[in-house]
Amino acid sequence: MKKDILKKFDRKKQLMVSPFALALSACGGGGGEKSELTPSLSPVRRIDPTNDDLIDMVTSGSYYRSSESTPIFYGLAHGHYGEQWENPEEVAKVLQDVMSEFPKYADIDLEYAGIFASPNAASDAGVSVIMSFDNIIFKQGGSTSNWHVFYPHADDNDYGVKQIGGDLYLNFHGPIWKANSQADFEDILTQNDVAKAMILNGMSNTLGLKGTYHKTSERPEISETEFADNSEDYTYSVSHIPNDTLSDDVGNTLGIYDILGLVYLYGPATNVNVGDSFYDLSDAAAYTVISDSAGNDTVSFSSTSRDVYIALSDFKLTHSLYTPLVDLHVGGGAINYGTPTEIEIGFIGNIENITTGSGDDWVITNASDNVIKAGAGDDLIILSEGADIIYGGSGADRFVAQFVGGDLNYIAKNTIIKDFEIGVDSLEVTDGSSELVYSRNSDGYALYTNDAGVNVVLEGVEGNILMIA
Ligand SMILES: [Ca+2]
Ligand SMILES: [Ca+2]
Ligand SMILES: [Ca+2]
Repeated sequence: MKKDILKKFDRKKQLMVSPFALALSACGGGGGEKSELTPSLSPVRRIDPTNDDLIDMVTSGSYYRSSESTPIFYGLAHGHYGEQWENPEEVAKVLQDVMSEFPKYADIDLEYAGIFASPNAASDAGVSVIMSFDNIIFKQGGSTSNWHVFYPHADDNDYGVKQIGGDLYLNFHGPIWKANSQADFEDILTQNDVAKAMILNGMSNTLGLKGTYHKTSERPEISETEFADNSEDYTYSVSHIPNDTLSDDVGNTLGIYDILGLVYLYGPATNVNVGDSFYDLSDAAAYTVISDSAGNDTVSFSSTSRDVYIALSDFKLTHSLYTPLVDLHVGGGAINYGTPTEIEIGFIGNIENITTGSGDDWVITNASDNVIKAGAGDDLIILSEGADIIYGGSGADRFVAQFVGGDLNYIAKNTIIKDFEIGVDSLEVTDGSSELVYSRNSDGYALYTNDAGVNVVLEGVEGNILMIA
């Protein structure tokens, strides 16, 4: 299944400088009509290890460059040895569905180019990334892998796979499929959630990510990093799916480690849910990730009685929990955290406002101007920078005006609590913060400050609740 690397290089060079190719791009129309573009192989770039655990753990060291006018073309290919898909259109639908995941998070331009007679035919047509399958050579070689995937390498020292960089080959005889026929194999690929997640995992590798279990001479596997404890949780990486049964309960999207790696390579998405968005997650029953590029956005859990533990997206969470190398607002948490019915929630991009339901919720606000409504129940709200409006709702709520924990520090610098209940709610700071000092603002309402910059008004309250408490 080797492709002619010299030909590929030559072809790439030609196309990169070809006036004809540039002219085609320019003719794409005002909106950049992608369908009029002619496929051309994408340039590959290398990145050296960063010495950052997370980025090195999830990146292979090579990736494509792309733009709207020069997208990364991908397609489905029949096998290298004449293997034929029986229903390639259906398999290609799954491939397209999988590939639509990546632009949700990253500034990556992917363009479906169609179905090709072989991987070589796809490459010859200018298609950089393909999914194919093998029914012969892996079995002969004694492979017990469900697939073999090749990073977009294009130069020396690339583990010897430069000819087939950017290709995913599903192994027909892989142990997970247990396929008795080609039709059986394709039914699994087009209908099974684990299979789809595995294709997502494989295709993420064709774009330059690597599985966290994979160790290279320069890059660690997860067990060698601070992230080792999460190595079996698919909400961190789609590569954590065990790949030994088709009946696992798995997510249908990338994990947070994968997303951060993808964003490191390609930059954050800029055009996803750009308006003022409203997301109702009250009924969320499975791992859910929201990606949002812009606007004044609200996430609601208002009609659930489950306990919601959630942190609005913040750079400081990204930098503290994951990596300082990616400036992406990351947040999230879980419903029914720490119980058998726990549901993971992730936020990619800034979210400003949150409403929680009647459970006993934890809400961690962020540096933006927030509107927070915690609903009934005994809620804990970590306050923050920005001009924030807070409603604790009924129940005994705790408002934390300054939170100091490890390298995280939250200070409520301009917060109004609208419904503070004297003798029921509390206003506090964590150990390591300085004491709150009571005064009254120009409206006569209780105002609390400290020398770290806390400034919290309890609207409608006049006396010093710290004395009452
Ligand atoms: Ca939005
Ligand atoms: Ca609540
Ligand atoms: Ca805030």
